[in-house]
Amino acid sequence: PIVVRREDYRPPEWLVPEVALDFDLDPALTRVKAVLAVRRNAGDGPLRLDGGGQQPLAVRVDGAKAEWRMEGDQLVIPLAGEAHSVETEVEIAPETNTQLMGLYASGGLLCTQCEAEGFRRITFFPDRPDILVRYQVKLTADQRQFPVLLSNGDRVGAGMMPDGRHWAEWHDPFPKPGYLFALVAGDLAVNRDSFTTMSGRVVELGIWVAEADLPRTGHAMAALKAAMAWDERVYGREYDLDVFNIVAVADFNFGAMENKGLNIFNSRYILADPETATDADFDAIAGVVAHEYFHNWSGDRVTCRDWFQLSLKEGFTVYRDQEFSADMGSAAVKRIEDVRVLRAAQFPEDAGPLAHPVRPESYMEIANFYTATVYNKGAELIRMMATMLGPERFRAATDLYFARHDGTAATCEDFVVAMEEGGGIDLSRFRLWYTQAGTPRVAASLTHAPGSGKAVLRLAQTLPPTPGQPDKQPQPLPLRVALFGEASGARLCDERLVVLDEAQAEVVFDGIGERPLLSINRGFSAPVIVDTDRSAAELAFLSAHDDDPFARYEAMQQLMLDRLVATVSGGDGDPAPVVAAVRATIADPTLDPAFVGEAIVLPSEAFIGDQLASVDPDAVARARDGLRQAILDGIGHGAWRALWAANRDNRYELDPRAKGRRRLKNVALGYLLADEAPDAVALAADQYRYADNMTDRLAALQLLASTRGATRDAVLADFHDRWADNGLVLDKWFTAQALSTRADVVELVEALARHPAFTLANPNRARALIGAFATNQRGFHAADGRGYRFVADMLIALDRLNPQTAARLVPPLGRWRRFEPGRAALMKAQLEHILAAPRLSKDVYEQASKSLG
Ligand code: BAL
Ligand code: ZN
Repeated sequence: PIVVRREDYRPPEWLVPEVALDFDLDPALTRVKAVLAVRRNAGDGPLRLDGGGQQPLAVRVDGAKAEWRMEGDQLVIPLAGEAHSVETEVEIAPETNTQLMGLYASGGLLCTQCEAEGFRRITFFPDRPDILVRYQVKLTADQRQFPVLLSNGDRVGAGMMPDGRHWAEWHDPFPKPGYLFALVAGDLAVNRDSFTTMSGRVVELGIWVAEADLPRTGHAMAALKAAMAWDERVYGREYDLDVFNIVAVADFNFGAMENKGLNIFNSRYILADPETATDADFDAIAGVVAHEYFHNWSGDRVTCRDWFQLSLKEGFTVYRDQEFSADMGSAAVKRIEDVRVLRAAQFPEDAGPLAHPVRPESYMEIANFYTATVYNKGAELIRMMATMLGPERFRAATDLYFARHDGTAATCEDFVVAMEEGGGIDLSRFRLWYTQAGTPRVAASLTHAPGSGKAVLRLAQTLPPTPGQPDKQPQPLPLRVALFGEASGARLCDERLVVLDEAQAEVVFDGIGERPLLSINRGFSAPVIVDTDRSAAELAFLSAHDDDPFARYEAMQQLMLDRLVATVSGGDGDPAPVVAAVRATIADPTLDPAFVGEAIVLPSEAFIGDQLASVDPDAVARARDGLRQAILDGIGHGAWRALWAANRDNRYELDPRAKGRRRLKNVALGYLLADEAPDAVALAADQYRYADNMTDRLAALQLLASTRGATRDAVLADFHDRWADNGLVLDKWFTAQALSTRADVVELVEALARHPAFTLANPNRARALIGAFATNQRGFHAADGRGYRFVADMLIALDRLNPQTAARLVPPLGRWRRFEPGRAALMKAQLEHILAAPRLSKDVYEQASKSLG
């Protein structure tokens, strides 16, 4: 495969100011005519139009038959003048498009996904994000089968044809790259609403779904309107078209897509009601709806010059959606959740063979770079800049960014320059965050000489080598720091923002009269690993007294993690300090139940493994089970049951308080089931049976799925029968079993892959079983290698259908170097097995070959 490099970027030779597309839609054979107005921009080369395997049926230049040739998938047309009209015609077959890139069929609909390089599979086009084009789109289709015809922008006309077909024409006044093109044709019902913008314009909103799903669209609509208002209030960004449409489809590679004026969503991020969606689903829907809406400015109005700049729009938009969600609910819990995602997905990426900078230098397949590094670490970079600037200067800087780059394709560098000029700050060294991969480590130690009144914080940072980057430079790390008095329990100083921009630094605090305890990286102000020498007693103290909710959570997690790592390593894993800290947290009446629920959850097995030089999953599982049991016994069954009961509500509500109480109740249920005591199993079964919402029902099901016995089998069968017709809920049934901690989980999952409802053709279903199983540290890492073999075989089969989704299954195997030698060898063998498969996609090839390299 060809390697594309950032340094090779050249401005386009030809621009396309306008295009007219004419679709004659049919699932079996769709005809696409394109008329491109092209204008020479640079160089003297021919016009090169990207294709996706289709053949041109006709090529005309300025209305006459023209000379052309194919070079690979590119259509090459020699052009003599400076400006021409170029017409092409192709036929494509949406119903055989299993990659779900370009135009494809899903559940009776026709829809598109063009980011990053799907548009070329629809028509010959210069498929690069820096070519901004004004679109006129005519859609024609059978009226009965496809009564609704949608595209970007505004509908300017529609009508019937004599043969039972009908047409609609859409014009998008905003020039956009091909990756933001979209069309949808289908039999859809609509939830309509409107939003009046800050300048008084009325925008018609529509969420289009299958008729039966209409009652499940209310939450997404409310989230959309909240997001529109929030972007006006917080960033001064107003919506710019008269229409904003969202369509939900069942088969979708991404979570959703920000096509201009016509967002297309994976239905799991639209459809929700209390019976079928969990609290986490409701939150994810609001977050993704907001994310796609926010892209209208950070992505569509200002897009990316090339795909190496992907984090320009994704990092910034993730940061924007995180802050939106924080404002809508508990900011503290949202930050805890976001950091948990970063640690579960991005830190391992940074520590493995696929590590890459937030702005990558090269790729074989750009689809492989829609990563936690580009998205979530990218968001942390924006957050760090926002922290260093403060809210007013950050707003001035984003205003400058939008004003300066509106209507253009920009770079990450452009964003940083806008932060510097708009915010009045020098970010020269900060740019290293965009070029260096790896998670920085900070060693922090605090000393205090009694009587001196001084405390000295010593900081030292290192950045580990990553593939292709053996030597690193120190990066500026903004660390929010405070000190607490061990005797008084009070904060001893104002919080300070320490920007560590050298390898080492000393920070002196004056007026410290009592022994201070260190609270560092408060709010997780920098995406780094902090190593401190804080004792269990100090961490327990901070877990009860720190006034920054994230730091308080972090102290408890570190306390647990230290015990777990010690146990795995054969050291002092005495659970007593953890039990005491959990008891104190549960008993603190001032704390929000949502916070308590997060704080007392044990670190995941994967995260425990990430702390070890060489992971033995069995030892990790034993240590975690042991601590869970000790916490159950230490607090007592009765007290856990009381906590469960105290957080029960008679009636379902969706407000933050009710969600927090459900969370805490279900965490308590989790502890109660640690030893599978019959009364706890019965309690979970009752919760399952009498739940009036999916959060409680699924929590019970998930816990019971790890147990043995008739109760488990009965609730799983009940759940299946109840929801056999609801694909999104059935996905949960597959996932609950894929995450089971039972010793025989591999066999269970193998059997589920033969279940009639299982299919690799639907990405949600494939991820629900295979993707979830690959995160199950016990099953996936079964000592005999059967879990690895299962995932590898599924991956190879999926690659034939959908390379983009298949490639996402490689990274779990790619972590082989982190595991004990026996497992490492088995994992490596499966990567080799994958690479030996015939007709491998470049998506999978890139990930598997880099993972072995
Ligand atoms: N742009 C791809 C989907 C998303 O990040 O919104
Ligand atoms: Zn995005």
